[in-house]
Formats: sequence, structure tokens, C-alpha cells
Amino acid sequence: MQGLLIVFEGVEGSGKTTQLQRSLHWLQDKGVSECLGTFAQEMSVVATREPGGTSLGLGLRKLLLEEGSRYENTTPIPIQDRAELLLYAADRAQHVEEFLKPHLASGMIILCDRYTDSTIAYQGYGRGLDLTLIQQLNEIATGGLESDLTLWLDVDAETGLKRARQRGRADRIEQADFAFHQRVQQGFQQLATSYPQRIVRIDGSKSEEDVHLAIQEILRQRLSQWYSKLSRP
Ligand code: T5A
Repeated sequence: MQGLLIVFEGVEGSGKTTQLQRSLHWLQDKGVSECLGTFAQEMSVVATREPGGTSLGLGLRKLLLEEGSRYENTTPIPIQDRAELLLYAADRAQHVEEFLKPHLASGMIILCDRYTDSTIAYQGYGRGLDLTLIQQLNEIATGGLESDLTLWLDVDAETGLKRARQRGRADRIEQADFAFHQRVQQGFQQLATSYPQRIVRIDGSKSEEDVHLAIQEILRQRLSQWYSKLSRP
């Protein structure tokens, strides 16, 4: 039985990480047993993220987000846009083979903080790199593995950045100029329009609790559909 890949996407500070954790706890406590009936005992839910869902990915994440320089006071390494694109692709290729595919093959529900749409939004719309090239690279890195559901937390760039910056020093990507973050937001809007079956928009400007309830509703629907499929003889 193939598991489910559920991805959380959005601009900086859109609340993905907060909502992913809340969804994880809800699914583990009640959601899975509520929606998956007799199959619930066989199901487990795991959380992961990009970049940084593997040991190699953690090293790449440090390079990409300058986490080393944030915490160890070292000089940031300059990264060219195409090099940045390839580093995200390398992180993804490793993540797909080492983590996503084996967990999906064992029937797990995976909650993933960012995936291929982030590369289109950030490196494509944000940096202005060729979108066709990025689609091809995503295909190479994933071997064609798409999310079953992508929850896009729609928050305008200004609100998201304000939230993210309240937490302290900004990482390398957060430091990019405001127009960059606006283009990223446009990228997510465009993706949601192009892939309405896969990407569900959630109003991320609402309170944390309201956003959580909206996500719960979508997860209930999708898991129930999945359950009907699993129960078919
Ligand atoms: N990237 C990633 C690329 O450029 N290309 C790629 O292919 C990929 C995969 C990842 C960076 O890499 C880039 C995108 C990113 O810049 P990251 O640390 O994972 O780096 O950064 P983010 O994913 O942006 O994580 P953030 O933590 O900045 O944003 P989140 O996860 O969206 O937000 P969250 O949940 O941490 O919340 C931020 C703050 O807002 C509050 C929270 O308490 C927290 O303080 N908050 C709310 N406040 C008010 N109302 C709500 N509804 C709130 N929800 C959360």
C-alpha cells in the first residue's frame, strides 16, 4: 500500500511549520483513527522538511541558509542563483531516495515542509531562473514523485516577513529584497491556479487556530477519500 505525501507551502512566515506540527499532533492523536477506521492501526504519520530532511540535506541547509554563519560567526559563502537552484535540487534528490520513497512504500502519511513548488516560486519567480529548466530539474530530482496534496498557506509577503522577522535575525533568503518576496508570492498564486487538483489554498492570514481548523477539514476530506480507496476490494 502506497502512503500519502502532504506538503505545506507558502512564503516566509506563512505559518507552515506551525501548522505542520499542529496537523502532525492532530493526526497522531485523533485524525488518523477518525478518518481511516480499520486501517488506522497500520498507519503512522511522519514529518520532514526541505531543505534538510536527510544528513546530507542538513549540510546543504546550513550552506543555503547561512545557518553556520548565523550561529558560529563565520563569513557567509556567496552562492550564485544557478548554484542555489542545484543545491536545492541535490537536497531534494537525496530526500526523495533516502526518506520519501521508502516511507511512502511502507504506507506512511508524510507531512513535508516545502517541496517542488518552493523551487518554482523562489528560484523561478523570485530569482527569475528559467521555469522550464526548473520543471525539468524537479523531474530529475524527484523521479516524478508528486505530492498527493499541497496545502498553500496564502499570506501576503509583508505579513509573512513581519512574522518571520519577529523571531530574530533573518536567514540568507529572508534577507532578499521585498520585491523578491512579492514575486515568490505571485509564483505560489500562479501555481495554485495551474494545479487546482493538487494545491489547496488556505487563508493563512487568519488566527493560528482558524488556520488549523481549515487544514483539519481538508485533511479529513482527503483521508476519507483515501480510506474509501483502501477499503475497495
Ligand atoms: N527554499 C526552499 C528555496 O528557495 N527553494 C526551495 O526549493 C526550497 C525547498 C527554507 C528556505 O529555503 C527556501 C525557502 C526558505 O527561505 P526555512 O527555515 O524552512 O527555510 O524557512 P521557512 O520555510 O520560510 O520557515 P519559516 O519558519 O520562516 O516560516 P513558516 O514555517 O512558514 O512560519 P512559522 O510557522 O515558523 O511561523 C512564523 C512565525 O509566525 C507565527 C509563529 O508563531 C512564528 O513566530 N505565526 C503566526 N502569527 C500570527 N498568525 C498566524 N496564523 C501564525 N502562524 C504562525
